[in-house]
Amino acid sequence: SKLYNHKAIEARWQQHWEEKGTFKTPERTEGRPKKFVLDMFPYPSGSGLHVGHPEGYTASDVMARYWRMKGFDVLHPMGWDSFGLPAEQHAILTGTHPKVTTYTNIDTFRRQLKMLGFSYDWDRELATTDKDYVKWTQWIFLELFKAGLAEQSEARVNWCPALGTVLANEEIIDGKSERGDHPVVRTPLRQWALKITKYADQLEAGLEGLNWPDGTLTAQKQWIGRSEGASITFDLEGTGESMEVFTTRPDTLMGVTYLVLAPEHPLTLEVATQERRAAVEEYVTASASRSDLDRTSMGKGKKKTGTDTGALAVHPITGEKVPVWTADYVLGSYGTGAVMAVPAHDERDLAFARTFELPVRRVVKPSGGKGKGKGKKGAAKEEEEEGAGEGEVVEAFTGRGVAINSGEGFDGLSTEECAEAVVSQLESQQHGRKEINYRLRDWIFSRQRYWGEPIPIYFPVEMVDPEGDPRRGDDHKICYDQPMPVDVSELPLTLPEMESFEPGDDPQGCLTRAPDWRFFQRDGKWFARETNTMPQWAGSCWYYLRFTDTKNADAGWSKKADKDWMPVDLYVGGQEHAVLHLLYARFWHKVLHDLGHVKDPEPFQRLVHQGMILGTDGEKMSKSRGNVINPDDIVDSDGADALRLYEMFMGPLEATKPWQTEQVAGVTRFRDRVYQLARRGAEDVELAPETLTILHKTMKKVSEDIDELAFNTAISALMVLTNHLMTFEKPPREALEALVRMVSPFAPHLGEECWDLLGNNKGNGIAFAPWVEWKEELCVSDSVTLGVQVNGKVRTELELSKTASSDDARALAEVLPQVVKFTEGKEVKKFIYVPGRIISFVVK
Ligand code: ANZ
Repeated sequence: SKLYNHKAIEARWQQHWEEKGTFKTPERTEGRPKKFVLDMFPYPSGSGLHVGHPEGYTASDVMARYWRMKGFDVLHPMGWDSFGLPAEQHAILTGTHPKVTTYTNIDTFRRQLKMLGFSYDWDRELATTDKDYVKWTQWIFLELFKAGLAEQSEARVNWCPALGTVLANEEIIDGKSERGDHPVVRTPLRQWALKITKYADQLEAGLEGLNWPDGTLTAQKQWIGRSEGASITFDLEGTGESMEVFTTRPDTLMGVTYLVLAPEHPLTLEVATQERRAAVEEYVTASASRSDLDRTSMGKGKKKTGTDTGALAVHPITGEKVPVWTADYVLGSYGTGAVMAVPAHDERDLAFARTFELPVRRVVKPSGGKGKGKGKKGAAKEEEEEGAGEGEVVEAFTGRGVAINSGEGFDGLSTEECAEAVVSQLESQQHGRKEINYRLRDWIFSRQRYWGEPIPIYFPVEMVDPEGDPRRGDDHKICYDQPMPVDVSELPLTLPEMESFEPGDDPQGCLTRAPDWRFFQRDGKWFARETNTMPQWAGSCWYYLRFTDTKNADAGWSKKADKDWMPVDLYVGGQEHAVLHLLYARFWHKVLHDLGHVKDPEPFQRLVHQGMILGTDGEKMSKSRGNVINPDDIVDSDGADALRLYEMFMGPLEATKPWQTEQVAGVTRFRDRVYQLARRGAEDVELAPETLTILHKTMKKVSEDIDELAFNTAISALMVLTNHLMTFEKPPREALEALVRMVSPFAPHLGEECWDLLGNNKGNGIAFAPWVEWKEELCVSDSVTLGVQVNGKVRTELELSKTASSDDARALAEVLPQVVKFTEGKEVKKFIYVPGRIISFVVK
């Protein structure tokens, strides 16, 4: 009895688009504006799409279709981020080659995306595992290497011998691997690192001017962690040596009561006095196994640990002798790995001073005097008495204020003034300078894995026996200190075929077990390839550039393609990528920019995160919870357009929302009504005033909402217009065609079908029909906002026309989430509608 046969109609239009090449990317035309609309491409996992994926993809597809109709040249591509651990784990378990798993999964993903009617240019599909993609990923690595931005380092890593792999800090619980509970040791391992820290300032500054969510901008800033302060030098008594500290509060210099070196600081063991040496050595060894997180957390019951080195430093201004301690709350990897401790004004220092009975000297008081409520951060609990420098400090006052107990020239200065004054005095004595520090660390860029891009580097091999053959295991030494780039003509450097993919017990990775691949001879000399592979992040750092020029065999992309399509105008994807992926991609882009390969300093102009779609139970969808909704099922029962409409109608795009299958019926009804209207056929008449107003207001609202990606309210407005047109036996053509155009980005199969029914389907169909235009003067408001009651309680609001019919009001109100929530499973006994006044449901 279904009027609208979604299966037949959707299949028909999908085939039509494919045959006609409707969504092939156009050649850029002089004078026409462009939009590059990009999705964060998926990792093709074994479980296929779930309903969370199409949310972002539908949003970007609506925008791509909308902009095509508005006359933009549009690039809207899709591909696969296909290196990664799951395929490798699967290979380890089953012996199936990761390549096989990956490309099978890709076939599933492609089929599912095609079934949803997205307007991708499938000719531009790519996978990061494709040979001709890997080639250019490796080429970019070599560009980084040649620019001095890829270096080897001995990084201390968490090596798990049982798992044969390096673990991230997050993967370790109480010194054991989260997976399998195996012991983990901190050990130095040769690694590749990309020098992202050289770009810290540019990465921070570049955020200015991007149209990104505030939360993501903040997350990036925090990750980069720019910190302004000073570096101060303390001479070490009787050694001729000195130590440098980084501080954000040079104004507190007079409050320093001791100094701290990180245990791993090179000076720690060196400066320890004879008597303290054994204790210091013991402490340094003990702290070597603790993670940074563990060392710096302020959790309850966590006692600060440390020990006196016995050394004394000279205060650069007072000349006072200050003891030098070592303690692991100071990290070797941040700043200079040493601090000047000011317990009165720093919580960690205060906790430490309390533990070891070190003096506390107050040198800042809150400005604004006593009890003015300004003294947050503990000031209120302090004695207010000036001069009581050594008074009992209960809580560190970490705020800004006025200098006290700091001597002439400093007392009475504000924190900012005092900092300036201290730094300038230190500068004149050559004991300090202004300094900016970043929390950002260099990016460890190697994995001891199989399923990743081989790093295109090799090293000379010294044979003990000149006749020996390293492939047979004859004694040799690999000269890791002489890395050599693979010649570009030899790219891509592909992975060797292997039988087993386990990491194994060589920390240099499982590729060490492919000696025929690893070792090669040139001019009678032996060389060894790098056996580490790139991390999964690599491929997603530049895929958007490849999309501009996927078929290019001579370069990753051409200058023209970059000029034609970059930057990305709209990037849609999950918030989980707010920091790393976006930061890494921005970093590569900036390097490519500096090397003259791309014209823009930033790759992604506007960024939008879709919210998460939760299971019906309000929990995150996951296999283990058994609450995963499969889009195949929804498409089968209700159709792709219904799924698309529902996901865009559920609520604001950015919001987290629970899936509610029963609400799909609401949008299906809407879709069916639009179709019915088109079946009735259009009447060529002038619009009556009421219809004219509704139409122009809808065109304005829908256009403005789409510009803001406010799709749920755009669809509501389309529902109102639809209900209005349902009152006509034959709706007026102008209004009906406008409705169909506006519906089509959301429900493109429906759009094409109706456009066809209305006799318009010439040329490229509705996909390229011009977008609607409204006249401001015809949008005069006739709408009101009414409270919607359920059993006498106002639950939500609805904006609708003053002249809306009772049926319209009910249809619009009953699908509102707040109404559904309170009427669900109940019977509506009575519906009351007083135009312009009230909407009310009585349920039992
Ligand atoms: C003296 C001082 C006095 C500090 C005061 C703070 C308050 P951010 O903002 O994160 O950059 N610090 C410096 N290097 C450190 C390291 N390697 N490990 C642990 N702590 C370190 O913080 C900089 C502040 O953190 C520095 O300023 C230093 O303590 C500490 F009233 O110096 B401060």
